[in-house]
Amino acid sequence: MAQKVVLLDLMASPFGALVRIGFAEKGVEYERMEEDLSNKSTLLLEMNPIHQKIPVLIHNGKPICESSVILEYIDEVWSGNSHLFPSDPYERAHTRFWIDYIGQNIYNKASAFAYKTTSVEMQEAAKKELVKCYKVLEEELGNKPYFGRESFNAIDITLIPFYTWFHSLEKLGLKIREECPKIVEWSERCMKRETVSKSLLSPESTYEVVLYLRNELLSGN
Ligand code: GS8
Repeated sequence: MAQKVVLLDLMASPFGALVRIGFAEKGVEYERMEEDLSNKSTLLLEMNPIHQKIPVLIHNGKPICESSVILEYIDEVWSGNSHLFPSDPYERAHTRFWIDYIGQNIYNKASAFAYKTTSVEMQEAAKKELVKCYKVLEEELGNKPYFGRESFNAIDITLIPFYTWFHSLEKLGLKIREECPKIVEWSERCMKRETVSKSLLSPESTYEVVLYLRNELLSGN
């Protein structure tokens, strides 16, 4: 049966980006539909009525929501030769643990620092929290080329979309290159993969989005 694969997406979203990287790694062809989150499509509201968020994968008419769930689904459906998740149950649990850690922490803390705080004190606190999380991740990475394994995998896919934020973080006063050099080195290694570099918004465009969101917050919209 011909597969109909649609992704409800937002180019600037790190959650959308990780799904795009998953598809690229597997060589899956799909139709990408860009959402306007200030005016969500009826399709998005129908397909993800609980959270009403992107990304949503619609596979042969059926929705799959939440980026980490989508990534695992992609790995299972388009199994092929390369696997994004390990097959060993313990390693798989370990992978899920770190994906959850990234999902619970990095976006919230990076957005709090970059555009969700109004006072200098709150921004400073968010900055410290974000650095703390990246240092935890740096520790987990150790001296390995990729998280957990020798080869690029689901944990790397989940974290790498935030690389495009590094330029914004530096512009706003977080010296990520000095604070977490190993994470920057790992990011640059991942960025050499076309599946990654072609799936991400540029650092400059990401900064424009950050400034736009910051202005929205400051003007009370
Ligand atoms: C988060 C997705 C999300 O926050 C996942 O898929 O992993 N846990 C989810 N999506 C945002 C865009 S990214 O900034 C979104 O769709 N927001 C719309 C809204 O909050 O109304």
